[in-house]
Amino acid sequence: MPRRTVWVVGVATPVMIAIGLLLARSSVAANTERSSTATVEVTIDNFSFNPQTLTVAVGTAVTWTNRDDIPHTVTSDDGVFKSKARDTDEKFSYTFDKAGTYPYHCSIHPKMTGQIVVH
Ligand SMILES: [Cu+2]
Repeated sequence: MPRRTVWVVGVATPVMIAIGLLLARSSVAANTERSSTATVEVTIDNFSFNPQTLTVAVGTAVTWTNRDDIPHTVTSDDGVFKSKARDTDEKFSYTFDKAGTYPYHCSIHPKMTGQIVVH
Protein backbone atom coordinates (compact mmCIF):
# COMPACT_ATOMS: atom_id res chain seq x y z
CA MET A 1 0.00 0.00 0.00
CA PRO A 2 1.45 3.45 -0.90
CA ARG A 3 2.05 5.81 2.00
CA ARG A 4 -0.74 8.19 0.93
CA THR A 5 -3.43 5.49 0.95
CA VAL A 6 -2.45 4.41 4.44
CA TRP A 7 -2.84 8.02 5.65
CA VAL A 8 -6.30 8.42 4.06
CA VAL A 9 -7.56 5.14 5.53
CA GLY A 10 -6.11 5.99 8.91
CA VAL A 11 -7.97 9.32 9.01
CA ALA A 12 -11.16 8.25 7.26
CA THR A 13 -11.93 5.36 9.63
CA PRO A 14 -12.17 7.39 12.89
CA VAL A 15 -14.12 10.11 11.05
CA MET A 16 -16.66 7.56 9.86
CA ILE A 17 -16.94 6.08 13.36
CA ALA A 18 -17.53 9.57 14.78
CA ILE A 19 -20.28 10.28 12.22
CA GLY A 20 -21.87 6.92 13.01
CA LEU A 21 -21.90 7.69 16.73
CA LEU A 22 -23.48 11.11 16.10
CA LEU A 23 -26.21 9.58 13.96
CA ALA A 24 -26.92 6.89 16.55
CA ARG A 25 -27.14 9.49 19.29
CA SER A 26 -29.53 11.79 17.40
CA SER A 27 -31.93 8.91 16.71
CA VAL A 28 -31.98 8.09 20.44
CA ALA A 29 -32.84 11.73 21.17
CA ALA A 30 -35.66 11.59 18.62
CA ASN A 31 -37.10 8.52 20.36
CA THR A 32 -37.24 10.10 23.81
CA GLU A 33 -39.13 13.10 22.46
CA ARG A 34 -41.91 10.96 21.08
CA SER A 35 -43.94 10.97 24.32
CA SER A 36 -46.99 12.73 22.88
CA THR A 37 -48.10 9.87 20.61
CA ALA A 38 -51.20 7.81 21.39
CA THR A 39 -49.61 5.05 23.49
CA VAL A 40 -46.63 5.47 25.74
CA GLU A 41 -44.75 2.80 27.66
CA VAL A 42 -43.36 2.79 31.15
CA THR A 43 -41.20 -0.17 32.05
CA ILE A 44 -40.82 -1.49 35.57
CA ASP A 45 -37.31 -2.77 36.01
CA ASN A 46 -34.99 -3.29 38.96
CA PHE A 47 -37.52 -1.81 41.42
CA SER A 48 -38.06 1.40 39.49
CA PHE A 49 -40.46 2.96 37.01
CA ASN A 50 -38.81 4.05 33.79
CA PRO A 51 -39.08 6.92 33.00
CA GLN A 52 -39.91 8.00 36.51
CA THR A 53 -41.65 11.16 35.27
CA LEU A 54 -43.51 10.89 31.99
CA THR A 55 -45.19 13.84 30.27
CA VAL A 56 -48.00 13.05 27.85
CA ALA A 57 -50.84 14.80 26.04
CA VAL A 58 -54.46 14.47 27.21
CA GLY A 59 -56.00 11.28 25.80
CA THR A 60 -52.77 9.27 25.90
CA ALA A 61 -52.87 5.64 26.98
CA VAL A 62 -49.93 4.75 29.18
CA THR A 63 -48.91 1.10 29.39
CA TRP A 64 -46.73 -0.19 32.19
CA THR A 65 -44.86 -3.45 31.62
CA ASN A 66 -43.22 -5.33 34.46
CA ARG A 67 -39.73 -6.44 33.39
CA ASP A 68 -38.77 -7.53 36.89
CA ASP A 69 -38.95 -11.14 37.98
CA ILE A 70 -41.10 -10.27 40.98
CA PRO A 71 -44.62 -8.78 41.06
CA HIS A 72 -45.30 -5.05 41.23
CA THR A 73 -48.39 -2.88 41.12
CA VAL A 74 -49.14 0.50 39.55
CA THR A 75 -51.19 2.35 42.14
CA SER A 76 -52.23 5.98 41.91
CA ASP A 77 -51.53 7.95 45.10
CA ASP A 78 -54.94 9.62 44.68
CA GLY A 79 -56.91 6.48 43.82
CA VAL A 80 -57.31 7.42 40.15
CA PHE A 81 -56.05 4.04 38.91
CA LYS A 82 -54.92 0.83 40.54
CA SER A 83 -53.52 -2.30 38.94
CA LYS A 84 -53.52 -5.79 40.34
CA ALA A 85 -50.11 -7.30 41.07
CA ARG A 86 -48.38 -7.53 37.71
CA ASP A 87 -46.06 -10.49 37.22
CA THR A 88 -43.11 -10.65 34.85
CA ASP A 89 -44.02 -9.24 31.40
CA GLU A 90 -47.59 -8.46 32.46
CA LYS A 91 -48.98 -5.07 31.50
CA PHE A 92 -51.33 -2.46 32.90
CA SER A 93 -52.81 0.40 30.88
CA TYR A 94 -54.63 3.57 31.79
CA THR A 95 -55.83 6.37 29.51
CA PHE A 96 -55.37 9.88 30.89
CA ASP A 97 -58.36 12.00 29.82
CA LYS A 98 -57.77 14.96 32.12
CA ALA A 99 -54.80 17.26 32.50
CA GLY A 100 -52.96 17.08 35.80
CA THR A 101 -50.13 15.43 37.67
CA TYR A 102 -50.69 11.81 38.66
CA PRO A 103 -48.23 10.50 41.24
CA TYR A 104 -48.23 6.73 41.70
CA HIS A 105 -46.33 3.98 43.47
CA CYS A 106 -46.05 0.22 43.84
CA SER A 107 -48.26 -0.91 46.73
CA ILE A 108 -45.93 -3.85 47.44
CA HIS A 109 -42.81 -1.64 47.49
CA PRO A 110 -43.95 1.88 48.49
CA LYS A 111 -40.49 3.31 47.83
CA MET A 112 -41.07 2.73 44.12
CA THR A 113 -42.66 5.92 42.85
CA GLY A 114 -43.32 7.69 39.57
CA GLN A 115 -45.57 10.30 38.08
CA ILE A 116 -47.46 10.98 34.91
CA VAL A 117 -47.83 14.64 33.91
CA VAL A 118 -50.77 15.16 31.54
CA HIS A 119 -51.27 18.38 29.64
CU1 LIG B 1 -43.08 -3.36 43.54
